[in-house]
Amino acid sequence: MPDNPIYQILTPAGDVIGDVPDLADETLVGLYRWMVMARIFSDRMVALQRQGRMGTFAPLNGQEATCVAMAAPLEEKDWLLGSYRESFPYIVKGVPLLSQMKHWGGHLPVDYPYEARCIPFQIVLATQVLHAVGIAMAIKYKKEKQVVMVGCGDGATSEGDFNEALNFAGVFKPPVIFLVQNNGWAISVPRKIQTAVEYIAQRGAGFGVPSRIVDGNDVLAVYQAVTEAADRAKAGEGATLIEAITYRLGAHTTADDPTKYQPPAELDAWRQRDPITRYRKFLMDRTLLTDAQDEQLHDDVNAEFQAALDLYEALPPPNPAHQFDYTYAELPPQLQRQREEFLELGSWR
Ligand SMILES: Cc1ncc(C[n+]2csc(CCOP(=O)(O)OP(=O)(O)O)c2C)c(N)n1
Ligand SMILES: [Mg+2]
Repeated sequence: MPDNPIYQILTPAGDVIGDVPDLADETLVGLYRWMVMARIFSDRMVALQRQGRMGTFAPLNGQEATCVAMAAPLEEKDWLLGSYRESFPYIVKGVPLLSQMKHWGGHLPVDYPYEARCIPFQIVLATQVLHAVGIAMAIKYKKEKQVVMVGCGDGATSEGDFNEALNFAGVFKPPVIFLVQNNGWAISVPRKIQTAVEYIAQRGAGFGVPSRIVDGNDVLAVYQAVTEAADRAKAGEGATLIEAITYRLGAHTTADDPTKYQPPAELDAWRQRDPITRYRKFLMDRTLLTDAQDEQLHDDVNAEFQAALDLYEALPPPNPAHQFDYTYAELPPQLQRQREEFLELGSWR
């Protein structure tokens, strides 16, 4: 391993230390707009949950760079799979904000926008990693030029599914990118007791899957790493494992209290590496963004969120019986009892 194996284009202070990808000015500013939307989406969804207007939500504060750059380089025909922390990348890939609000709000996915090529996100850890390899195998059989991007967390890499998926991908070389958002924690379990290797990317070698480690708070580095992995996959060279090192600045979900386990000094140190501040400085240095334009951009994004929220709140509340009614053909007696008890509580909205 080299001294600093972590691929970076921008330092945490926002200075350029690597080759900036050759992207149009609008694309560079577009990445910033998505990151701002990610922060606003996360903050407002948490606030809505606290007000009883939204279901349980998993914030992504601190992970905006990876959440945007794992999806932004993908083409329309590519696929993106993930878990709850990849809810925002789905929006970048083309799933409407309203659709994600409905998912978190407990609505049935009857009108799920499959045309965006994102499978409804998984809660059972790492299951989506196997699904991704399956889709990539189908693409390979059909000799099509598409790639499957799959996101998961550091904790999910301890699941058998993650390891089985990597093994299969190493052997059969389907066009898939495994992107691990290493945010330091699996709820209250720190990364260092999740695996005995220093970097999760090191595990790729054991499966014959080329791997790299990127600064997950550097949107340009993640963008470039994903672009190169997608090019490799589409050229028939198989899978890549990318470990994006980032940090969860918020709670695991709205049902969690991270003050019980997250050391305040660690949190403070990562706050100094905020991915949005870093990229904003880069854009300002390049005269691609001014304070006034930034303010306007925030207003526009807030308005976009509000427009989707207005549509969401005009919907009839989700039917709490649905989660029981569409899982079993015949409900076992203990679930029948739970259903009755649950319906007595009424809808949470
Ligand atoms: C198979 C499985 N086991 C346990 C859980 C409970 N669980 C939900 S989230 C989580 C931690 C996941 O951590 P990580 O993979 O690092 O993702 P992060 O939440 O940090 O994005 C656990 C253990 C689950 N959802 N699925
Ligand atoms: Mg994690």
